[in-house]
Amino acid sequence: MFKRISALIAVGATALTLAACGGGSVSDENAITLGFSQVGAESDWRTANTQSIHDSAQNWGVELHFAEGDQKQETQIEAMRSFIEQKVDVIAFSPVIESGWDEVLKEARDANIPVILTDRAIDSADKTLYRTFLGSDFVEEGRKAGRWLAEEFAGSGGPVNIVELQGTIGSAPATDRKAGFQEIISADAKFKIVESRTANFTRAEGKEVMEAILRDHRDIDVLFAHNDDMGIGAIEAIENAGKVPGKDIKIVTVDAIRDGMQALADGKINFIVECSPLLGPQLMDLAQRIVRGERVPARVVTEETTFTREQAEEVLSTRQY
Ligand code: GYE
Repeated sequence: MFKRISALIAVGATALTLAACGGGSVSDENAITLGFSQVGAESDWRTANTQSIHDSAQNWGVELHFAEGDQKQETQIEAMRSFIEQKVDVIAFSPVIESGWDEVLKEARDANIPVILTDRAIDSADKTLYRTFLGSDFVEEGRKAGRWLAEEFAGSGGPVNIVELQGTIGSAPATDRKAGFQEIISADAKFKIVESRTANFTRAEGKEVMEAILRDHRDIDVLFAHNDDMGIGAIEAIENAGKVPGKDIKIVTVDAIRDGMQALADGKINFIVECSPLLGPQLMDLAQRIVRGERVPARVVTEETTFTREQAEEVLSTRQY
């Protein structure tokens, strides 16, 4: 009897937790609990990523405790400490920057809670602090942007003046995309990065920062934005300055969110390197396998492609995010 009552209380408590965090109707008592600490809501990529995690948790019967990070490391660390207190089965998080996670990850390890890095990497030397890292190869994304540029300007004389809008300073995608891009363009001295500033992966800052850059520089040939959102913000600034995006200034971005793909189809962006936010299904699979005691690969790389204008026109209507 007592067992039955406590089982009922447990189910009731689960329902309450789910209601509180907006989760789905998980009724399986054996469902694993996953604490997820998100970066924030800085871009459409992030919105799609958050949606994918919520949907997949529901589909996989995973009880999700989801916390927004507001692009602040302290907020993320606080969320992770509360997941440890709640004794979740697995913690997953997308670290806003690469450094400064060792302490909280040691706390998780001491509490025997496995950790999955999702989307973004950390720079910790101690690889035992997490089980696996699921996400894109950001260096390769930067290289793809660079290779497109090299082809686009093949045979043309220099200099080719490039503006780079970086993502959040210290974040894996900003550091790595910059490095990959640099690696490719440095092979030809005609490519010159005349300005490289952060716009924190947001549209609003993309516009603001590009406005300032356009005031200082007359001859900009190329814009490389570390994500579509900053590129879209910059397009507004470029148009307001009386220039034609995609023609006067060639634009290459990363992500391939719907608005980015629309701008590509419209000829305002010239090339997009895809970065998929649909990590939910793989994350749920990894979390369940880890809880079952299975070995999982230390690195799971997302499969991605690139898009030209014609390719964007073709897939636009079926784009999921
Ligand atoms: O490219 C950007 C987002 O970490 C891959 O973060 C992610 C990046 C993505 O804000 O749009």
